[in-house]
Amino acid sequence: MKLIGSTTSPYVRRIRLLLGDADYDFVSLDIYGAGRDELRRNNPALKIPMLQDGDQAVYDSRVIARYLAHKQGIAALSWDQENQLTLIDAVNDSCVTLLLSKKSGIDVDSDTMFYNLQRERIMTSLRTLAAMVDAGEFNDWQYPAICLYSTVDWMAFREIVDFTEVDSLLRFRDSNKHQPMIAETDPRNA
Ligand SMILES: N[C@@H](CCC(=O)N[C@@H](CS)C(=O)NCC(=O)O)C(=O)O
Repeated sequence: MKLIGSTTSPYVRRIRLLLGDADYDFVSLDIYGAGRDELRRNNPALKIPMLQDGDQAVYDSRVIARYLAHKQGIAALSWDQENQLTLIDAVNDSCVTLLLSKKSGIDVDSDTMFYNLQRERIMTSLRTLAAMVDAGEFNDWQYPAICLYSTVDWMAFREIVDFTEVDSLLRFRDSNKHQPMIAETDPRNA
């Protein structure tokens, strides 16, 4: 198996954490620079992660996680866990949008409909996720908790969000720093 990604992407990190010490090749690309041609050759959606398992290509972290669970005979996620992933992905996608906009020189703090919608989505989803953390819904180190960890730690690393209102999320992150492969996949060491 070959996983194509980068050392900073939170979507890639979740798959690396899920794979743990499994035997696979990790190909880290600079997708906005020197690695773009290789990305073009591997995924027409031009996103990471993508997995190559023999002849089978798999795009999108959510589908890769399903593919790996199916391959390992692990039970599918419950509908409530799927909803948790949808909230985490909603936050993460909007944060990627903010980051790419900032890198493009756009003022994301401006009072404009598009950026107001992103900020609103980020905060409503984060508040719900923080309440779920408080209710113990992410106590088990399973795929949804792995995804939440990767997203929260990446947002803190990129300083995209003020966690004052949702500090349970940082406590959740801090209480899981000891989990397997967390140190090895830290985007700060990229
Ligand atoms: N739904 C996708 C999202 C992946 C994603 O957005 N990855 C980012 C890197 S963190 C990316 O490839 N962005 C490229 C772009 O937006 O042009 C997944 O879960 O794999």
